[in-house]
Amino acid sequence: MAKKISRVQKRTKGRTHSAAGSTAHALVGIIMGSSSDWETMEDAVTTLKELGVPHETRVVSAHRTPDLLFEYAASAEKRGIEVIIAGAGGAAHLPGMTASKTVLPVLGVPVESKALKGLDSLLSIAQMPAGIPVGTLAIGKAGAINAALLAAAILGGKHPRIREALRNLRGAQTQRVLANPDPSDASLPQKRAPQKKRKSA
Ligand code: RP5
Repeated sequence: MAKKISRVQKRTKGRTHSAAGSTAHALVGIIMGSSSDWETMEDAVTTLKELGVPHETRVVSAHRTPDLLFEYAASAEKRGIEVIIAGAGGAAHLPGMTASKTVLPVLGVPVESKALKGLDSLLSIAQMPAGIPVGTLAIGKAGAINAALLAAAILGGKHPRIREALRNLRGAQTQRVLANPDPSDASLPQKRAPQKKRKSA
């Protein structure tokens, strides 16, 4: 049995990224249906890095690798994962199927599809039947960032360090907005590189 679990762990474990100097295991599992989703899901990773939340990343497809999806979702809790972020586009079954195999919170990120601009992804992820919830975020970059922030908020109940990191990030964001109240401020264009003078004809 122990051997079987370790084989499953080997297959399902993504690459773990810990806070600098830490050997902590991943608390957030970020999975995506295709490597083409990385451009969007990278923003979730960047946000978790800013917060110092250990995480792992992995391509797991509901359609192309269904057995891996089941193994990943079923073993995540045992491996110490506390929140799963699942990004997918089009017929986006990954978040819902993942949620069906675990009681961990699953946050779904609808990836913007070429054909329908992500509306298909959004509806596929949001319209879960009662009993199997997926916390559905916005389409694309905003959804990926907010999934990471929401994951940190969930983890913050158990991990005070993460709660404080989130508080600091939110505070810094507020300060940035307050520090730049007027977009037409004359000081803003001056920060751009000076324009070359046109030669007169
Ligand atoms: C979904 O199909 C993936 O999540 C991706 O958003 C979409 C397209 O995948 P590729 O054909 O680019 O691999 O399963």
